[in-house]
Amino acid sequence: MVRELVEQMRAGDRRALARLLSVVERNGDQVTELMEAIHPYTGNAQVIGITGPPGAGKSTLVDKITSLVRAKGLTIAVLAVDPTSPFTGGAVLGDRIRMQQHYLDPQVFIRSMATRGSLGGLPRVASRAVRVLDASGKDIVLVETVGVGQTEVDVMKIADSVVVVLVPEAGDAVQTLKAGLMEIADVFAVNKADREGSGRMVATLRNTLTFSNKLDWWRVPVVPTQATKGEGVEKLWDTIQEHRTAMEKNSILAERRRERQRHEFFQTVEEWVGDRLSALVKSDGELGDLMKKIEEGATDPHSAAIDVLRSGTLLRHWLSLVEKKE
Ligand SMILES: Nc1nc2c(ncn2[C@@H]2O[C@H](COP(=O)(O)OP(=O)(O)OP(=O)(O)O)[C@@H](O)[C@H]2O)c(=O)[nH]1
Ligand SMILES: [Mg+2]
Repeated sequence: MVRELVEQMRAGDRRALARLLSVVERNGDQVTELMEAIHPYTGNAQVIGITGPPGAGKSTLVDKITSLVRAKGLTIAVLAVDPTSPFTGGAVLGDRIRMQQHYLDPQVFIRSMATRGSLGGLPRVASRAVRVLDASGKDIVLVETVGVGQTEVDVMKIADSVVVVLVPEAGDAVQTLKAGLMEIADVFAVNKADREGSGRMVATLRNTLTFSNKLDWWRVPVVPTQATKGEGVEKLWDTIQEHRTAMEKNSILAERRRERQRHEFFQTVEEWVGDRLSALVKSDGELGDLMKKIEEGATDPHSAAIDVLRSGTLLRHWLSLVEKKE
């Protein structure tokens, strides 16, 4: 069924694309078949991440960038990842109203994803979703996520270029530093340029960046924007393209993508092993007893882990699982 859906998606069927993204979200057995089927079609889209504190104007920027991209004749997919809310809440509703015109455009695909399962799983699910969108043939894939912690930072690892959106409000800079957004920004947008203190914020940020710059091939630029009026959006877009060009010229893009492939391999192995181990701890009496001792602090977790890894029982159990199914 998955392969058929992939064919339909490749032919431009949006419902097939939506269904494949649901397969990714459910994270069931079909995921393996899906990832294998789309692999030949991946690696063509430009993936852009947009992150920043809550309410900074990310979605408004995404909306304006979408219009700009469409005016250039490019196709686009927007993935709004919401790691904090288990429900698609008010913000998403606002985005829907804002993005309304784009919902009617067959060359724009919009999808919101709320948290499912463990927090650590979100970046994995998001990165698979981006691959599916890439394989659907869209020129641009935009990923929006609220930048409040490590999970969001991890989500941004999918992107070729990361835009961190800030606003002139006091405290924003501190929050950015705390969330580790400073390290992942390829481009800064200081949005709400109509607000008091915007010029100062831009200057301070530029100053800080001059001192913290570590790359010889790229200086992280700061672009003032007023998303509601679309001001600075063209400049922001051009800057993102400059970043891409600089990455290509310096073989950074290829290296980032190689790193991502490697990462995905290890991640999948770790996920598989971790899931099986959790299941085994639940079903195996001996391991269950050991876990209780670990939890109570009666046994040192480190040596217990090494003992379990060395014990043939665990390996034998895994082998029997592999022989049975995978
Ligand atoms: N004054 C002013 N308001 C803006 C600007 N850009 C966005 N806003 C407003 O700021 C509010 C939040 O904008 P969003 O685009 O939803 O911000 P967001 O970063 O996507 O928010 P979350 O996804 O909830 O974190 C909305 O009321 C926007 O209209 C701007 O340039 N100037
Ligand atoms: Mg938003």
